[in-house]
Amino acid sequence: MKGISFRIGLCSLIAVIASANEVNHRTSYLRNLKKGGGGGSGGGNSLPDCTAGQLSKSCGAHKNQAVCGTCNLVCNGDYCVEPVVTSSPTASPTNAITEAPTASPITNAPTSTSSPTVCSTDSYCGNDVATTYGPLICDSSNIVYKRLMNFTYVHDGQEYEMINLYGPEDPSQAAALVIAAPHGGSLKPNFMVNRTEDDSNYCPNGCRILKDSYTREIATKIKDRVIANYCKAPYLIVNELHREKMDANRARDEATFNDPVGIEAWTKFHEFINYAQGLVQDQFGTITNDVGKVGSRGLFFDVHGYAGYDWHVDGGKFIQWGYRLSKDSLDTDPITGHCPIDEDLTDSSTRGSLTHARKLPNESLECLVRGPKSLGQRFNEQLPITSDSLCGAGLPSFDHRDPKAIAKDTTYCTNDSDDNCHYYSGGYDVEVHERMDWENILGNHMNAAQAEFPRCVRFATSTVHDEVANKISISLCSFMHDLFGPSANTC
Ligand SMILES: *[C@@H]1O[C@H](CO)[C@@H](O)[C@H](O)[C@H]1NC(C)=O
Ligand SMILES: *[C@@H]1O[C@H](CO)[C@@H](O)[C@H](O)[C@H]1NC(C)=O
Ligand SMILES: *[C@@H]1O[C@H](CO)[C@@H](O)[C@H](O)[C@H]1NC(C)=O
Ligand SMILES: CC(=O)N[C@H]1CO[C@H](CO)[C@@H](O)[C@@H]1O
Repeated sequence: MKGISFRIGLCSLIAVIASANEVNHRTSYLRNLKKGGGGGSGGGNSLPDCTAGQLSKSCGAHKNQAVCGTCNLVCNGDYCVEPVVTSSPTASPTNAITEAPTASPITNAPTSTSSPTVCSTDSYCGNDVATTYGPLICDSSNIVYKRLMNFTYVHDGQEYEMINLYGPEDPSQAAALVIAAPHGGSLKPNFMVNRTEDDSNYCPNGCRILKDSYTREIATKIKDRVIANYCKAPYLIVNELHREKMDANRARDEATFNDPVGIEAWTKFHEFINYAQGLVQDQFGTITNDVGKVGSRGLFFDVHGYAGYDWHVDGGKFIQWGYRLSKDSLDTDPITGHCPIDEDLTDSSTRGSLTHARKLPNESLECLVRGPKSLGQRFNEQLPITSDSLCGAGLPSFDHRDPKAIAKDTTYCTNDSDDNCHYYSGGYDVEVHERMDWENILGNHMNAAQAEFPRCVRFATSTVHDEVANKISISLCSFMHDLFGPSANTC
């Protein structure tokens, strides 16, 4: 393979350069392309030719920036030209996978002659190697896990436990992980205001008052599995109040309808998250990224659920991963889209979460969000979780990159309209707790992500909850292990 002249357009080589580690990703990507999952200006299979001399824009780049998009050519002024490659373009990646994935033998390398024009994620992130940091053989029996803080309100002599923070008694036994469950509570004290869906003061655009069933249980099981697998304990913050009483994932007025007890509970919820993040920062320290921002070595993870009836009669099947990137930000269309997502972001931009990680050496928002090393793809690599192979697939992920394109695909969305099939991009918690000064959204960064679990996970058996929690724990810990390095001991 090394004998092939790399002076010919790299487009025709896109498949040949795939290494063993990438084959899984590559094949699933091609599978998506065949399904027409990506859209693109050419439509269907009539992908624009990828030849030197084209305008960079028509070759897949947008805003005439210095990339030739998916063509794998390089930009020379406004034109795409073939790169001069002096050595093999892909150093074969070190196979750092500690837990062998199910090997898929390279039986026939795809021999596509046209390159994908959907998104350059493939050329941008395709060579990334996601290390799986598998469960350790360790003894967690010496970890004392307990309630560290609570907000318990007493009314007419009766105690109402509203907010709880759990964690290891000894902070040196912590994982660098703070998990929150804002919408799984069921407590409805009748002395608190009833939030409604259509209050003109607090929610002119509508409020949500349904609980995300089983998210409290799933968040607890994720915590349990991190402890069992890695013998390090995450912090867990639970809102025990039903969403009809307080919505912890909204700004204060909408969250509480200005109920005084609701305000106290809401404030405690966020203070407990912040307190746990401070404990993580004390334990794991900080790291300064390439643009001089200081961030805690750690991850904040917000657990949600969605019904997904707009996607499918039985409910959408995807785990929707949220980084505060809208479906427009995740659009991979060559003309209207953003791929790589980083492309339009200035150094000071705070669009999306993972604001710190994206500027660590050799990282990018594109690959952190939907490359092989993304949380969504790390979970995908552990599918299936049930007999339904789609249940739990990540959106976005390396396999399923573009919520808009997926929503237009009748395979996934019953109603062929991206306005109809809703993608949840992340809420208030992820926004404010990306910063250690959460009230002003200032200070040190901590990377944040949320996951919306589908009904096929939430309303499944306890055994499925255990399996999902186990695989999420591996995804989260492997993500941090790659991001911060093995010596950071984040899990
Ligand atoms: C809230 O709604 C319940 C019925 O769902 C009702 O019993 C209760 O009185 C209401 N509370 C307030 C403060 O309006
Ligand atoms: C970034 O990637 C380059 C090329 O693979 C490598 O030589 C370098 O060590 C990496 N830097 C870090 C900080 O990982
Ligand atoms: C499909 O979604 C569109 C946009 O939300 C809506 O106007 C239309 O009524 C839906 N059609 C069906 C059959 O549900
Ligand atoms: C039920 C429970 O654990 N309540 C505790 C909550 O925290 C206060 C102190 O803030 C304790 O006094 C309660 O016992």
